[in-house]
Amino acid sequence: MLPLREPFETSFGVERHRRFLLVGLTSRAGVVGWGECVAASDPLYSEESLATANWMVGERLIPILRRLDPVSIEAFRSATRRFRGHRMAKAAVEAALLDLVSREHHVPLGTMLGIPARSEVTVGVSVGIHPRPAALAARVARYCAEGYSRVKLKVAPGRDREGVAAVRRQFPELELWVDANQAYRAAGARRLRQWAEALEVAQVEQPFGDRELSAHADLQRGARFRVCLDESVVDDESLGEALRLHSGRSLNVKAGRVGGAINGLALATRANRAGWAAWVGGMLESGVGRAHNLHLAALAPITLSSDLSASSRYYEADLIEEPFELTSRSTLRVPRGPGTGVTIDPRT
Ligand code: OSB
Ligand code: MG
Repeated sequence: MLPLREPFETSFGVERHRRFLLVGLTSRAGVVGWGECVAASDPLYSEESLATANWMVGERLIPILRRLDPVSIEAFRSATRRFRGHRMAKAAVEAALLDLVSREHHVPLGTMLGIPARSEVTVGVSVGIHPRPAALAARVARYCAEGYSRVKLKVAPGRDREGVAAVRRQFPELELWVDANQAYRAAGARRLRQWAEALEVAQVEQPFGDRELSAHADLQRGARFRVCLDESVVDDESLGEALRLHSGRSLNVKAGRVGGAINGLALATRANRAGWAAWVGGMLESGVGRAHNLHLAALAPITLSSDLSASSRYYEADLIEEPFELTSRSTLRVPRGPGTGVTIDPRT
């Protein structure tokens, strides 16, 4: 468990620290791969929790993996496909396998997924709800001074327009996104559209409930901003339905939400073909999970800045040795590998 440098408030509540579930796999030859499970202590973002993921990994996924001969990522995926849900648990084991196999082949993890399109990834910072607009603007000012060129503000009904306006007043040119984590009702759509357009918000993420695809489509119709889906898209079917209904123009890709990076890449590719943007979201991961996210974000279907901030944004002491540092171009460099290219700090 690590304390966050600052509490992170979303429409779900306040997070002050985060417990991590890491999956470590060792090959017969002694090569080690690591994955991180993004499930949180409480099932608020999705149905999964640390406890359910820990059970799924330990009691189902690892035993299945042990029985595979030969072990491969494809064999693991097909042997576990019949299990419903538990996507964060599956994603964590797949991530550890991806790390292990790419280390065995002495290649960066990204090349196991596809052809990395870039050696650095454009990033932005996700900022929690602040009760006072002036405090939010001051927080954003410090991130801008650190070099972030895109800022995503968490919002909820009644805790939205004033804060966003305070930031916009101070930064007329800043690329501003908002994320509501499902907090709005369709009845509040007019007000939301009004302030988001007036304040030139470029993207509105998951304003409505995860199954409210038509409400998202109604908001997107004629809007100047992109509607982005996060919680709504968990698999091929939900993405297909969102594309058919035109529920947005942007997809937040989180490996944990969709059962792994391989699924995430396929969904991003499909979204791209339908004219949607795609980008990699975050779940306040430790450096292990963020290294995985960086490799995913370097692939071609990822077209917008990702929620991947410098190590200094998250925890005082991370679980990995290498800090991620923001460049002057609001980018993070993709580790060169092998595997994720990062090392677990032996003190953890
Ligand atoms: O909705 O994107 C989200 C963190 C926890 C749960 C959900 C979300 C988030 C973030 C954090 O926005 C982004 C990051 O890790 O930098
Ligand atoms: Mg989100």
